[in-house]
Amino acid sequence: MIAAGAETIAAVATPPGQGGIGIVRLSGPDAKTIAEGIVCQSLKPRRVKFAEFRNQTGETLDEGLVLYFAAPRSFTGEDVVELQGHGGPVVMQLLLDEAVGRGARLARPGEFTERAFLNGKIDLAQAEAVADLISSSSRAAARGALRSLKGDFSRAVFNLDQQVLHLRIYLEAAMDFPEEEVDFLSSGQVVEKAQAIGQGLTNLLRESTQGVLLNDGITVAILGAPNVGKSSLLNVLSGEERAIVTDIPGTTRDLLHVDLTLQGLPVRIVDTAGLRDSVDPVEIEGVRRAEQQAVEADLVLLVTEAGYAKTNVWSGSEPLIRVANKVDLTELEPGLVENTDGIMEVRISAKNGAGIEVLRAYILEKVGFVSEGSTYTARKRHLLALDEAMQALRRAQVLIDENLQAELVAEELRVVHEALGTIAGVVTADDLLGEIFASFCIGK
Ligand SMILES: Nc1nc2c(ncn2[C@@H]2O[C@H](COP(=O)(O)OP(=O)(O)OP(=O)(O)O)[C@@H](O)[C@H]2O)c(=O)[nH]1
Ligand SMILES: [Mg+2]
Repeated sequence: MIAAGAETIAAVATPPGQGGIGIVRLSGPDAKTIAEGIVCQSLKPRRVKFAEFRNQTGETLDEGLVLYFAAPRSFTGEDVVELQGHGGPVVMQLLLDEAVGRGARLARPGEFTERAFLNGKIDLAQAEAVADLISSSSRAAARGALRSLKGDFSRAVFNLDQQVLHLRIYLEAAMDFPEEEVDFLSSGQVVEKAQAIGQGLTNLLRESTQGVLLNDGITVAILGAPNVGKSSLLNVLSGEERAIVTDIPGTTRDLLHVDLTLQGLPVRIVDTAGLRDSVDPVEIEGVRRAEQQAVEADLVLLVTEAGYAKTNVWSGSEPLIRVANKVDLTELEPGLVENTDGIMEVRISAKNGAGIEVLRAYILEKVGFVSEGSTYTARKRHLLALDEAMQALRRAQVLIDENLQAELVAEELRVVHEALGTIAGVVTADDLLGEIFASFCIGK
């Protein structure tokens, strides 16, 4: 592991603004000396002390608690000191300036966590989980982030990693006895081991997909002809009268969004202008934005009026849910049904709420979200790595089936291994590290 550096870093670790308590955190070789200078007393590890915080001329800046964690038993693995003062922006800035004046340097975003990673306190997936926990927007997302932070995700990856390693070792042995190589491959052992790895990868991919959904949330665009009830649908889904609803076609022009959670999944619903040909430049722009939003969304709700012949206003691709609104004006039953064209549609009434629960559930189903069961926090990066591992494993399995050379199989398994290694950060490019930690807040 690379040493994290000899510099001592400092940052305000609490959010900006006013609060009961504000914390300046220091990490690095001089953290203790700098803090002892400020509090004018010596510090003992894991002891809390009450102290006055003073500047170099002896003027008191604030008073509060000081905590010292000696390396390596700290978050970063270095000497860490927390100065807990009063949570006002001016006081915090004074304290921070004082720390800098005594030799610390301002921390970059995520630098404390980066040091924890570089010092081997946590792996990369856990470091990412720190940021995910802080930014989680639902209980389920927070729960997933905490599981990853505690290392559950990393352990599952490591477990697979070990299985791949064993298989590689087994194959290396096979290569040492070339005359028996074919028997090795066809012995069933290799096939079984590869299958077990495949199963493990499938499980991990499934759970991680849930994690990415929970972390990133989804965007759902409501699309359709004018006056079909798109804005009414936004309102009923959000439980508030957010969008203007009138019986005049072309009411909505701008995009309007509402953020909500469905069974813990963060969902952004976007209402759009009704799609039609127009000569009004404002409406033309509204339609352009609507279509662009539909392309960017994770899911489109294509709204029509129940019982009317459907005009094809949008020919975009899946995932898409057909919603037939105003079912209250017809004899039709609300709910999920196969329409006369053999296509599934959800019949609802944005007016009286009929079918809305079914629609909510169907949205979750369409994006592949299962609310039960525990999941991890995960990022697209993890999915890509798992996917790469899966593809290499599939290639290896084909080679095994065809009884080809063990070398070729071993080479594919090496790819599986490396792909898994990127998740924990065992093999990681520096620029990726920079990217990951730059997305943190300062002081973490
Ligand atoms: N009976 C009935 N009327 C509805 C329903 N949903 C919407 N409406 C009415 O249909 C009209 C249009 O509703 P909006 O929600 O403004 O429709 P829109 O698709 O957003 O229209 P534009 O913004 O013009 O594209 C309003 O008069 C609504 O009250 C429904 O489920 N049943
Ligand atoms: Mg509207």
